[in-house]
Amino acid sequence: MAKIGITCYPTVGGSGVLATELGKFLAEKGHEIHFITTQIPFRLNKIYPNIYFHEVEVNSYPVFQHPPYDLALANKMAEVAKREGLDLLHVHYAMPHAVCAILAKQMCSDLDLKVVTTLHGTDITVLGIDDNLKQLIKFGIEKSDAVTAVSRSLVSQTRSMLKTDKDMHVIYNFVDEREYQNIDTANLKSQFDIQEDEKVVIHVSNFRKVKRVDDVVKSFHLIQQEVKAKLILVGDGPEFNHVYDLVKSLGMEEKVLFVGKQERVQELLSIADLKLLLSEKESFGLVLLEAMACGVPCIGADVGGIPEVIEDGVDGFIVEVQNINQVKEKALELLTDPEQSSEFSKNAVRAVNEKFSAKKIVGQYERLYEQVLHGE
Ligand code: GMT
Repeated sequence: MAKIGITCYPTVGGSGVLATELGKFLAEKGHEIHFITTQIPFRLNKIYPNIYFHEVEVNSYPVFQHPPYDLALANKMAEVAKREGLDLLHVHYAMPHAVCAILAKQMCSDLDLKVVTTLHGTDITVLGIDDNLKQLIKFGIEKSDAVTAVSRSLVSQTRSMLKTDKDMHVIYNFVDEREYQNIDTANLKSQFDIQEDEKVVIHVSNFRKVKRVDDVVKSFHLIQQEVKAKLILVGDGPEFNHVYDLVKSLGMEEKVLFVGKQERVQELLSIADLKLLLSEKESFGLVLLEAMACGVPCIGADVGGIPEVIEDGVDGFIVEVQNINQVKEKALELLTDPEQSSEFSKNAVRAVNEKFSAKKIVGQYERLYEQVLHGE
């Protein structure tokens, strides 16, 4: 069993969710897990005897123009690694976490501390374009003992953007099927004033511009002209007001439900007939897996890792980015054909069990740790 330090951004977001769920599963398998983060990760909602939390405190002194998060993190990583005798640091995001971990490793030269870095996307697709950071991201990746990326698409983007031939292992996101499954939600539909004969379309995101939530609304506008339907928008973020105004200008206030950030999204997914994720950048799309695990077919844009998650024409549909007419056509195909919809729903659950189950993916991380620690 290994002693593993995990660093991620602990707030809401796919990378934080993935890192926390991984830590919980590894702990259940007997590993000792040390979260080294600025806050308790929000999904760490249960006591585990072998999960520890070490808070990174970032103080701001008048002499510093910016509080030194990266240095405080590297210092905490080294402190925890020495005191607890960690075997490895598994960091999520190259920037700045891999760089901090490498610094911490150098600070603990008496330990044989290993660094595993997982790339989630934004560090490459957004920060990788910034010439001020490019060399540092490349350094973090190349000096890591092992690197994983959440899709094949992210590996090839990283290679072409950073001009690196570092070995990168594709390890997909996973979902805890014990938590995400279709549940009996009794009268949830009626509580939201959704009629039994109305279809439910859902979108879940952090409302960043890349998520193109306005395309979700515009597509739904076309869909609801043909079938009785409601759209549930879950989440909050920078584009919220813009999306709200768009819904109003399209006269759909009665048909679009803004439910904000939610803890138990599986309940809302369980009343949904279709999920839309129409982003212009998406290295994987963990929210797709969560929907599929609840038996909800998805329509996703043909970008990044989305086509590695949705099997086009089998458990959902892949559409061109920005093509709202294509979204409408595919959505109507599913919403008006109960047989196809039920077939896709079964296929989605099967795909999650076969390709993205916690057991399978956590096992892949464990095998990688073994290789890094023992060269096996
Ligand atoms: O999508 C976001 O804005 C959040 C971001 C994050 O850092 O949590 O998500 C990224 O990592 C997730 C977990 O690996 C992936 O499922 C998301 O696709 C990825 N987001 C983007 O690439 C935009």
